[in-house]
Amino acid sequence: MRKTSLMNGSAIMLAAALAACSGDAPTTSAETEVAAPPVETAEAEPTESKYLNEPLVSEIFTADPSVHVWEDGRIYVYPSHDYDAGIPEDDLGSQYAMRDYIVLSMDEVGGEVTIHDVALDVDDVAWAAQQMWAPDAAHKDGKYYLYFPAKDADGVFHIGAAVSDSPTGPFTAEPEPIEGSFSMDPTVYEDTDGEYYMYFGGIWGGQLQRWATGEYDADPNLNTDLVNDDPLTSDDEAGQPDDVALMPKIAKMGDDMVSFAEAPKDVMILDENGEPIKAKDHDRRFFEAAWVNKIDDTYYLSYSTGDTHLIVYATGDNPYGPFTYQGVVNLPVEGWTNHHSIFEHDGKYYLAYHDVQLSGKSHLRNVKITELTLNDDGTIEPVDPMPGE
Ligand code: FUB
Repeated sequence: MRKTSLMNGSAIMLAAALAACSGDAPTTSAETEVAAPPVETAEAEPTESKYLNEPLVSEIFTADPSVHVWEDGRIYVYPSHDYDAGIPEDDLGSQYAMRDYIVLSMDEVGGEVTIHDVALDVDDVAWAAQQMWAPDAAHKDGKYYLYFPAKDADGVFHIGAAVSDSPTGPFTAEPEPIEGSFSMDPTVYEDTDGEYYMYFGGIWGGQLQRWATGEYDADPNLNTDLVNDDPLTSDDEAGQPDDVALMPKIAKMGDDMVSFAEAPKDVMILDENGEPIKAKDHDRRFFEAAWVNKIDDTYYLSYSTGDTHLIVYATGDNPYGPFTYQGVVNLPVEGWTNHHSIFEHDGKYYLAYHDVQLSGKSHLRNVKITELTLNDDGTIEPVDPMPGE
């Protein structure tokens, strides 16, 4: 394990970051420990920075943080590992051309961060060709499982599973994607009764709209969900249709943790009147990045609204839902995507998220962590990641 010298202060951090993050293909080979900047809460004194928090690490670009605290009490971050493949930006996210995963870990929020060795590379996944997008992880009976989306040789997203004896890998991928899986952004939630559920899906580049009939539809006109916004099918005076939004999917995991125990089902997200959220309701409809927590007896489903750049949440009384929309968790960050996880450590809740402070480019992101406030009535206090703007 190699230790880098510790850096203090956001100016030094940013200078080092700009020097270190060249945007080249990932090359990290030795574990590295770096000092994390202090975590500021929503109540913190204003600083010169317009950002609420500083990046966790600056040696590599990291995004889509799925955070878990395993049995050893340590905090493990399973992020996407961004790099610049030189692919032009488009609405399908072709510029997000990631090819491997690297785990970060720390003893406490604000403590030293270890950047571990490569946990899984696309070349070691027989069925995957490209675009290793947002992963998640689970732990059962002494084994650690990494879940990841990737496109196959035909450009179709599926979700893979990989297994390791260590929380940081290396992980050994299953030879085929999880049977019955499609689209992207998997998250595996361990319920309090010991059952595990995968939530997944994402529209536009995430391809969920292509599976509306249960079969993959390669029609190029289905690149986004905006086919639902076609004025020709309009139902209301504003010329907007009343189609129900595409919903995230859920499937109970098999005992082996690398298969589904059931066919995926829709997770319904309802408005305050008990009606399913509409496709045109871009401030509240599901886009990608599902995440589930159980707090007291309530299940919290949080997700990204994509083109309106919010993380929002809905609550329910069981893992399958329905979930009722409640409000905003994270306001827009710098950069197009907003993707998060929520975790508890030492009695406090935290939001892990990303922005593009280090690069200024939407596809070269950096993970951050901030404390999350849960109000006495169970509502979440929205985070403003850019209080200085
Ligand atoms: O990182 C690639 C994709 O960008 C993720 O899968 C989405 O959630 C968005 O953050």
